[in-house]
Amino acid sequence: MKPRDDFLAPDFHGAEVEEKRGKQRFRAIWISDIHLGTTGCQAERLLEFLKATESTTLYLVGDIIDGWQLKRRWYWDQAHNNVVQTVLKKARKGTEVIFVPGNHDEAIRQFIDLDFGGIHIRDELVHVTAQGKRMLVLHGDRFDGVIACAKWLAYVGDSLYTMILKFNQVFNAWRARAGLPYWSLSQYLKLKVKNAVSYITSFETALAAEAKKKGLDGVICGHIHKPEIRDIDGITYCNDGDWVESLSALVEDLSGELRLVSWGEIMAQTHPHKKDKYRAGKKRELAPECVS
Ligand SMILES: [Mn+2]
Repeated sequence: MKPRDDFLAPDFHGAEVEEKRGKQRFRAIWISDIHLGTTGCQAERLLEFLKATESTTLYLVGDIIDGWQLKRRWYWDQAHNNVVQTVLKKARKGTEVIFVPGNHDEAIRQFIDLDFGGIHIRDELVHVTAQGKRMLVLHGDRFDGVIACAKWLAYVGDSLYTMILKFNQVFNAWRARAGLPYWSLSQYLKLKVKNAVSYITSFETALAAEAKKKGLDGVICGHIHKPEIRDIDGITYCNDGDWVESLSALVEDLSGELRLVSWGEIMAQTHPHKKDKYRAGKKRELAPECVS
């Protein structure tokens, strides 16, 4: 018999122990678009997911805390506290936690390259999988402006492209100061459903092109609340989804394979006796202000 502490040591990952704790272990996990601070955030389910999983690295890919909502109608309950505390606890116990801010938590962008409570705040960065694939990790909001101008951008140069990226940032910083919500093209288009499909395609294509431009193998992002893994022009495009609608995450397993998982799937696997409870994760209506 091993003393109890051995089972709890962060570097002790025996198969038997994993089973006992009912946790799934990954090399890396990406979650984004949690929107803590809004009623749309499904904090309780995220908490269950965080408790049911373990990883060497946990990436928080933006829109974790919704600062835009803070300016209007703020919602915060115990489950929201517990999410924050669970992430901090993971960092304390040895998980490498990397927070890449998005547009809804852009106030945190001023702390890029700093560390708080074991959480590393970083701008875009490159993750290398166990199979040696180099993946660009970023939230993706920077591309809203580019997509708005996608058609005629094809005819102009790289400097204008950079300028539009910058404009989107400045424009939204101005809106924030004026107390206006983030102007997101995806939000706008979700209201005009007909164009939503082409928006999503443009977003995915723009992100894959960015990874290609940087000479990388793929990209991992969030922002549009649409979980996806697919090949675009030889680039692996991954979107980890969100915790408002899809309750999804991107994971890299121990062999270096990337795949999408859902809250329901992880819970059913780690709690087989409660399978029925988790099979159909009830979906809540999306509050319009929560969109990407
Ligand atoms: Mn976003």
